[in-house]
Amino acid sequence: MKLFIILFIVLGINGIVYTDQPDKDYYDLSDSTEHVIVVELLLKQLAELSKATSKIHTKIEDLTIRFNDVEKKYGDISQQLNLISTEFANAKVEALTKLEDHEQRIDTSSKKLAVFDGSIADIKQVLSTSANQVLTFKNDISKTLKDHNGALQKLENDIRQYKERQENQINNLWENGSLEKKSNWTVILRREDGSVNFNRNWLEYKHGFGNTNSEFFIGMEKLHNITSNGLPHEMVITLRTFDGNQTYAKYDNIVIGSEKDQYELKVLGVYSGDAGDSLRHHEGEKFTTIDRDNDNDAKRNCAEVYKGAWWYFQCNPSTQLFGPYEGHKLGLRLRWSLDKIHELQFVEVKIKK
Ligand SMILES: [Ca+2]
Repeated sequence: MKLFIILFIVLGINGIVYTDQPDKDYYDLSDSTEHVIVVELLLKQLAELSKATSKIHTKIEDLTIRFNDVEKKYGDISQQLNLISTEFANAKVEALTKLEDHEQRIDTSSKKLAVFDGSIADIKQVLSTSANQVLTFKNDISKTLKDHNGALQKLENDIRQYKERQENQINNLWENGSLEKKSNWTVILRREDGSVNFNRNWLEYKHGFGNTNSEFFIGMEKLHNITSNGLPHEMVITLRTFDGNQTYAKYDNIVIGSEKDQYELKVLGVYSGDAGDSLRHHEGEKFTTIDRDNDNDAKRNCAEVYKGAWWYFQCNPSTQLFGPYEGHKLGLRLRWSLDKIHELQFVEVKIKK
């Protein structure tokens, strides 16, 4: 091909030479110089043509390489496209399968939900019925409780009135001196609910105070008169804690001195019982109130320290039955024996005349 192109060009050039010499039938040998020049020119053009041809050939080879490269890339891309198409087709199938599965599940769930809705409605109905029944029951209970409370209140009133009548009768018997014939025991002190203040002065402890229906103290003067006739007088102290533990202390004799003796706890007989002999610590001591200091503490009035009158030796009583009624509070309080009973809910002291 390359050779053909070169031959064609050479002939073409010769034709041009012939065209430039139209009147000559053949070459004039005498004019050889001109021919040489033409040949040299042709050779020169041929060399340039060969060079250009070589460049073209190089470019063609380069283009061929690039074309092959592009063709290879195209092949790779085609292969990738095929892979992607395959994967896409597979994914589509898988997605469709899942979609069908989901649709089936949704359908199943919808059916279950419908059943569940029905159950909820049933439960609501049952709850509503139960709530009504509970309300009715509550109303019935409330009415019954109200009735019972009324009955209980009436019963408590009856008991209180009966108790008051009994107390009045005992008081009357005590006042007219016939009590001894009816009962040998006389209550001289009761603590049970804190309704009466026991932090009182000398005069009040002398004559007594409080309410015989609940809390009271009979008074030191009466106590002195009862216990100072030369005969033994038993004394029983009943104690009960807030948790219901009941104990007692019994002394086979007690003597309270006169006011002149500062109502001294003169004699305390033999102890028996299960509450402990805690009063023994105070035997022989004079009585101290907030306004009369007969204790042995030189600096303080123990009745002020312990907020209640008592037969104090010093300000360290082992028992204190005239102290503040403060329930379960710690500190100053109604007490018997620091070691055994701390928080007294109920105290009753009686003596046998
Ligand atoms: Ca003192």
